[in-house]
Amino acid sequence: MIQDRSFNADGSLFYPDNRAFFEGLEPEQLQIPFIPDDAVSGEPSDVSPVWNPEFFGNMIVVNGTTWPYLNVEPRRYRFRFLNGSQSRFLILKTDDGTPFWQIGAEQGFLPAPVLLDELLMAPAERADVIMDFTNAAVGSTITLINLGPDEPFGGGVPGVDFPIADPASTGQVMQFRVVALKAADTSTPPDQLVLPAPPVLGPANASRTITLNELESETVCAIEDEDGIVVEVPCTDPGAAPFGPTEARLGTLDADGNGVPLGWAAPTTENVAAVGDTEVWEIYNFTADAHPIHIHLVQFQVVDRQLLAVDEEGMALQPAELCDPAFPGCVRGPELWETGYKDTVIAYPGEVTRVKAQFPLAGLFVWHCHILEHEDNEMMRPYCVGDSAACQQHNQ
Ligand SMILES: [Cu+2]
Repeated sequence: MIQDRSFNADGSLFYPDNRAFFEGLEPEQLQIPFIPDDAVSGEPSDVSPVWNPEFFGNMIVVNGTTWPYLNVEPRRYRFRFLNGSQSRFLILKTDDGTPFWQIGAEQGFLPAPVLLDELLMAPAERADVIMDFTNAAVGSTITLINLGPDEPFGGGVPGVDFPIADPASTGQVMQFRVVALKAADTSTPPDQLVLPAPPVLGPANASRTITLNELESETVCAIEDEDGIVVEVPCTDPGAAPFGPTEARLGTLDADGNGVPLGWAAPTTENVAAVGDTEVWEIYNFTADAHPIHIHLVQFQVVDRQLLAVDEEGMALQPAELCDPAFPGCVRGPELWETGYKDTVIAYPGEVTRVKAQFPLAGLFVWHCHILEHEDNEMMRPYCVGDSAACQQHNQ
């Protein structure tokens, strides 16, 4: 279980208790009204004094220990990796090029082992992986490193599209120390493994569109003064901009292609008609960042991803004539390591990500972003399967 964490001088966990931390400011440098104070307009502020839209720790821990090591023999090992970070996407590599053979994801085996130099993992994603140290020299060390950035992830190439983690801190995960072989390795080489084929889902009973949205303040505008202090100003002032983000929200899509952000308490909008139904959920990401979307109850398959185009009205699927001929219709299939059953999928900005699932139980469940700072404010929604008392109660 790999997480990024920060510590106080006495070794206790550090977590910010004020919004200024996220802005890179001292609390006295963020001079805006917070809930429950009024903005200059006289309207109540809608900015939380404590919410940090994302949090990035400055050290990496594995199973709760900072920079541990594991003695390994020159043989094959099977690991189950979990990204348990608050907000950080991990991009794992080894410093000597030892690759990863991914054989499974959150909800089962892949159709075949997949050879990877880098393991991309969003918060809550799991990877069932074989690492082969058979040819590693006794006495040598192999370091597991991380390129996943100290900032929100939007997809792309490490070091080109975003700065990589700090090689002196968040860029280091753990060490493997190679010790003498105690018993022969009788396991099957990963490239010869035959994995059980994932069951095939039937045709979908329904397809629904859902959206990822980010909100900014409707009452507080701010500006940075010459001393670097962020101060509230009337929204009509030149240079004034709404303070944000104030919340991340799931929602629906309106007929014009705009997201309709909904809070937790709003009546359910994803109502699967009957137990056993199979549905395709199309996740439109209208934000600037990638979000790991987690749907409770189900095991889903990633169908594909498709580019969106922005116009003044809203967002729509990219016109086919603008698409790369290598990806007709701007559609690309799942990554090879996403071809088994999953319960968490990366929804990239400016794309629609489609997943397909059968819903096996009646009741009230949730789906949410698995960036912890998002799911706790307020990127989580209930959904219904069939007609149940819990759903009726929520929707009263
Ligand atoms: Cu999110």
